[in-house]
Amino acid sequence: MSLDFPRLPRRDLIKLAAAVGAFGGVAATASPAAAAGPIIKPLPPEFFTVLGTNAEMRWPAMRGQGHLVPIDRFFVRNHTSTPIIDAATWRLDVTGSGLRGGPVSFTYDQLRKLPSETITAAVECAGNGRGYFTGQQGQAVSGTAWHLGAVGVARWRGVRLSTVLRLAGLSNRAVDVLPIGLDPNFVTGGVDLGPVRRPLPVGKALRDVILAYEMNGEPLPPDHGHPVRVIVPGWIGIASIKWLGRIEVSDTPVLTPWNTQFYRLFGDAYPAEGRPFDEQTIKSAFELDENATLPAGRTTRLRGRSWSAHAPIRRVEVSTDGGVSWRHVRKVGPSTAWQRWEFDWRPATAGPAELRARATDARGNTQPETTVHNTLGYLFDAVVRHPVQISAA
Ligand SMILES: Nc1nc2c(c(=O)[nH]1)N[C@H]1C(S)=C(S)[C@@H](COP(=O)(O)O)O[C@H]1N2
Ligand SMILES: [Mo]
Repeated sequence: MSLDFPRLPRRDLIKLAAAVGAFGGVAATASPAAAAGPIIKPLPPEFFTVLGTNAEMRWPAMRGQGHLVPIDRFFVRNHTSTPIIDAATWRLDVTGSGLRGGPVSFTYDQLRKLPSETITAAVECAGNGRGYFTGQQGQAVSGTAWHLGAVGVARWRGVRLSTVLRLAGLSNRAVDVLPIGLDPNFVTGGVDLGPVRRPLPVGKALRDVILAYEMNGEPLPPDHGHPVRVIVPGWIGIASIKWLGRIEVSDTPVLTPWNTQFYRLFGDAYPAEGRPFDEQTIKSAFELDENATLPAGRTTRLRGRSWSAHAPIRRVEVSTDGGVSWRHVRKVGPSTAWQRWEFDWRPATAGPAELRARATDARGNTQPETTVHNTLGYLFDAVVRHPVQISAA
């Protein structure tokens, strides 16, 4: 859980505005260079499974890693492809009916001169775990069949969105804040849906959201939104718009395909128009391949991580006998954004076995046996059955 930001007094904002220079009107936003393929960074098979324009992190790649996911193995979710954007000519335009005055534009250098904030936060796709609706519950869903690797935790440094909005003249009539990406328009089923964009209510926008320009101490890499992306702690990944080019502040509620057509819960359990949602859920993963081979009669240290968008993880239990008995695991390291854990297991006999991990957070949310079905396969939170093979010693 991240802490809410204190508000900067208006007096300090005026000083800040003077320090970074006068803000002009909206300049023409530099257009990104042609994309070089969906993803630019190397995708070695030991770190990633490529799924269309996306790359899922393979969990064994986290074995022996610390709290953060290194950039070289952080998952990538691209609706289209990674654009190359020059920070020197890039502008962030802030526009819309929710501003007191006209549009305001920021350069990269101006943003970097504003007070910075560093947070540890997860980015997780709303569809993370989607593959288990089919694989484990036998239900049809559409979308990328992720296993559990569409999540990563990094240290993000940037400027508070609240600082930028207040410098831009946020009006008290503002309702929604719409960050808009500079990647190519998303076209699906022959329809051009425009640039990737999804609104945030102004309350969330002012609470704990940052515009990040660094990831794990490095300038934001191209695939993760260079030069500047939004980071929305606790919310589904689509809220954290990459390659930010414009923020539209509106005095009326904003609808885009990303909060009407997608990222809603549709299905038998939900109303016909779908149920909107923003927050992530609770999950656990082993830092182990599915069907990994472990030796019988010898102790293996199993490691994993659990995370909840609602509260820190309080306890994690593991079952090695298909859910009959459960043991508490040892928590390791900090609980920010996720909790590492480990436990020692000595399988007695050779043959197939099944591991399960179940987390409970400090508010009492716990992973259920099954997740209620939704047709787009979002928010899978059920306990995942992880098959392993035990080999004769
Ligand atoms: N502009 C833009 N922002 C975007 C996306 C995108 O395709 N374009 N994908 C979103 C989705 S669905 C997710 S899950 C996260 C993934 O962030 P990552 O690729 O840095 O892991 O970015 C979000 N921001
Ligand atoms: Mo996503």
